[in-house]
Amino acid sequence: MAPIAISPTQEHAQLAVGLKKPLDVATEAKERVAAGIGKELTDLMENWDQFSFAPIRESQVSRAMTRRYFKDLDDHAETDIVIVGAGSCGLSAAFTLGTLRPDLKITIIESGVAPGGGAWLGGQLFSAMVMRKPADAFLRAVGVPYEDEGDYVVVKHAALFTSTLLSRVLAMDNVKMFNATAVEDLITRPTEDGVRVAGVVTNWTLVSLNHDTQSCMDPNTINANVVLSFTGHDGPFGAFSVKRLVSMKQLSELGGMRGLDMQRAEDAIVKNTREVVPGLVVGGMELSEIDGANRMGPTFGAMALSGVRAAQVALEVFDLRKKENEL
Ligand code: 48N
Repeated sequence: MAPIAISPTQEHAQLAVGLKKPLDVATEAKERVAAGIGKELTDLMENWDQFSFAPIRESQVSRAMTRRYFKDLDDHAETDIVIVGAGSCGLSAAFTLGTLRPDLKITIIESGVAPGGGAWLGGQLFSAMVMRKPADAFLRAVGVPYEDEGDYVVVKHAALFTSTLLSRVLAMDNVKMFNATAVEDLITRPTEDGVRVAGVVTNWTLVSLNHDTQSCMDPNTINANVVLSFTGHDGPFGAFSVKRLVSMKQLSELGGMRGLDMQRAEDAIVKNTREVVPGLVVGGMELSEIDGANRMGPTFGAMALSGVRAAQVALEVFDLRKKENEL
């Protein structure tokens, strides 16, 4: 049986499309430049038959990547502040710290290939992101457009918030993100009544997920004066740092995230963002696991402002921890 639909042969396709007259092409080009696409792209679009990329050898690509990556690893082996988790809270903390203190070296460790955590969509995979005021102040600081609904604002797509925030953070000279990399332990130093956190232990995420299948895949380390942990409440590594504090007997138990109550949850997360043990500041939904705080569901203002608060706390303790870590 003949196929129901077949593509027209080339000459028929040509007739169907109809060739543009040179004048149309020139007019369109002027319109494109006027539309902001720029003369260089417009020239390309008019001259694909002369188009070709500049020459390259594969090893040049390899060296362009590896030289930078391993220089970054070397630079960040000693860092001022580590941020664990590049979800909405971690990225908000990174933006605040990177903006307030461009002199500090900030290292983000994100276990996902794609940073952003739970902030690429609103609730139940819907697109829009809701933030209650006064978190709109953070949106204005970052440059995220939103619709004002009175007591709250709506970003038309959560990915617009996360991509804008991510691009601002990654453009900062003093911030480096290592994604697809997991924090799989904490570096500690003894104190009179416990420990203080002095950095993080890292591994490729795919390795961290396979310690049960292949033994002795030892990690790497990053020494830091302050560690901020925003590992969220779910996912394979959710609430990582606070669970590790329990397993190393620095916390007796976790309070466990409580039921959804938007009114109570968001104020509690922002107000209780704090240094939970010396050298470790916890915020965002990871904090709900320590404190037994309510969850807020699909409103993200607390994530943004908990990140801002965590940055402030980190700077308050930074100098003290720096002295201790130099001991
Ligand atoms: O988005 P999350 O999970 O966490 P937060 O605290 O930034 O934002 C939470 C927010 O998305 C909500 O859950 C909303 C408000 N819903 C609340 C509710 O009631 O349901 O981001 C955590 C990030 C992720 O990107 C993880 O991949 C990453 O942290 N991560 C880690 N990265 C490195 N090492 C680890 N051990 C690790 N654990 C998690």
